Amino acid sequence: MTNAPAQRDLSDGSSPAGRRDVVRVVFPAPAPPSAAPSASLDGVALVTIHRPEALNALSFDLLDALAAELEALDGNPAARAVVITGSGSRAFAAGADIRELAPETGASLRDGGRFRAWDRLAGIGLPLIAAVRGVALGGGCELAMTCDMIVAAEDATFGQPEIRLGVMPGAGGTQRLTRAIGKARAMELILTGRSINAIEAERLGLVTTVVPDEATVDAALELAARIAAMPPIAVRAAKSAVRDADERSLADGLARERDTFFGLFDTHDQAEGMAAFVEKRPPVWTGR
Ligand code: CO8
Repeated sequence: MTNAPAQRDLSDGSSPAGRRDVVRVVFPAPAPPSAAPSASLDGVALVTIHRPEALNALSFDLLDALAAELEALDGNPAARAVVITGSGSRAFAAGADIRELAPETGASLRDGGRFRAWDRLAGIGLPLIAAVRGVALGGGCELAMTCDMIVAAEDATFGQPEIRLGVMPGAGGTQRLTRAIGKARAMELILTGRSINAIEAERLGLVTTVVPDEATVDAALELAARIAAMPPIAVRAAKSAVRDADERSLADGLARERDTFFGLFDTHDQAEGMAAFVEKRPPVWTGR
């Protein structure tokens, strides 16, 4: 643990786009209350989506800001894992900003390039943990699923209600929900727009764990801290390989896994980790 977490906001109206502080980053993240006062978690960043007046609805500018902040963390060698959460207790994110989406046309969406933020989010190499309180609906559920793990509060609700707006999921929901819970269940949720609570989400395999409401962010930070204590090159390699299971054929995924595994044997952390085991001592990771 280190002291003095640094907080950086997108300042109110200072950017050309006139953004407010819709994405807040604290790095290193604050340690749980049980730790020493003003302690922080080495290598762990806490990113908060902050549009509470709209249940953290994901405007295009917010998504661009989120992608930019995550890319900055991804390029920071001191960052090892990121927790993403929503401001307040009512929502992780209630979806895309419906007011902003309503006047769009197929052509304006196709030509506008505003969905590129989703590709940037999917390209982040650091482990991402969604800490979900309240609703994660539509684009909010898709954002949680773009993360690598979901820590859900007992009060969390997940769903893809787009069908009720005359559309369908457009930021990965049809693919990621289906891979997470299977075709038959994903079909029912996507074609009816039904939401599920945290317990059902856990039973279906959508979330990593369910915790008491107030403990959600701390539980996600604690999980992130455990990952941050692991050798960083191997963590990124393993994340990438696990994602291949969703994104590639089995043969292709297995081949890439083997290549990546072999590559880790050229790292200092591999030599250190195995030497430490043999010498019966804790390893010291250097990220090389
Ligand atoms: N967009 C914009 N504003 C929203 C959204 C949203 N998705 N959700 C809530 N808000 C606003 C409300 O308009 C309201 O604002 P105001 O006070 O100014 O009227 C405020 O947040 C509070 O909301 P409610 O009064 O509705 O709160 P309730 O507790 O009564 O209801 C619900 C909570 C059930 C979550 C309700 O707000 C709701 O149904 N929200 C919409 C959920 C939804 O349909 N989400 C899917 C949106 S479409 C989508 O995500 C497509 C993704 C495609 C890709 C992403 C591209 C960017």
